[in-house]
Amino acid sequence: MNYIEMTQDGHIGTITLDNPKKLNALSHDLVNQLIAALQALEQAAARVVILRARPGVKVWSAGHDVGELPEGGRDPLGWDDPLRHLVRTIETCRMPVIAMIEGGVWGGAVEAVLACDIVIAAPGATFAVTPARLGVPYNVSGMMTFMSAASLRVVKELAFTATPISAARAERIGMINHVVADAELEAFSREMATTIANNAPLSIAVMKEQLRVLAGAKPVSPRGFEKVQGLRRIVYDSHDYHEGIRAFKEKRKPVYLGR
Ligand code: YXS
Repeated sequence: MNYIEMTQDGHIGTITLDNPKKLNALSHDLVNQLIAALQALEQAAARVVILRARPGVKVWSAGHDVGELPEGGRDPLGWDDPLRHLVRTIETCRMPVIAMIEGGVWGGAVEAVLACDIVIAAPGATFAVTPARLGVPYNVSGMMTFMSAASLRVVKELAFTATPISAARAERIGMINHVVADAELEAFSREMATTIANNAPLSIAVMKEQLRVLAGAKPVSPRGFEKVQGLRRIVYDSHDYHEGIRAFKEKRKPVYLGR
């Protein structure tokens, strides 16, 4: 089953998320196909990639596939989780990735979008950071992705409220690059991709990598990292984490007890 579509037109690649039944949830299978497409386009000397969903979607991506989250006892966002692989692939692939957004972006999909190099959204697009909605202890590098995209105060508001914010607000605070009317979204994204593709790819690739290295250069002591990992384990071993996942699957509101 194909969950994405990949096309290439000269130096411009386009990857379209295409699993409407699961609202483009970032399942293991969809993410593996997405990573393979990015790697194939890199091999085929694409100089820029547009990452999008089908035109007119209400949900760009519903985030991590909740059905694939462990129900306790194991880090839900460990090194080998598909979402972690996807974010690292987007960040380390040579060519810039432009996220072209229509509809709602949820949870880990917000991180994947913010890991892209440029974000262009339709006016109706929204972005919801949802760990607190499900009781999930987000992971350290994921929080760094958010901190690279918005001020600490905004990241706290997004993370603690788990409430979707509008494309207009996201642009106003610099979390995304442009909000473009639906009718112009494709042409605008394509024009930016063409501009990038006509510039020097080696220079762009090294600046992308420099910015990745510099943005991630935050000193975290081994003791500080281990403390955070210990705190995260308490959360993913907690009643509330288990309750968040169960409530989603049983389509009911979770009841969090703070333990
Ligand atoms: O009932 P069926 O079988 O048709 O399935 C429903 C939903 O269960 C399913 N679905 C998902 N399945 C797995 N993982 C998901 N993330 C997910 N989201 C949805 O898709 C079918 C249609 O969903 P439905 O009926 O709710 O559609 P809707 O149009 O009424 O509402 C659309 C949404 C996106 C508002 C709603 O589906 C929703 O709230 N989805 C969950 C969004 C979310 O909380 N995502 C975060 C996932 S966890 C994650 O990304 C990280 C671990 S974290 O949370 O830490 O950031």
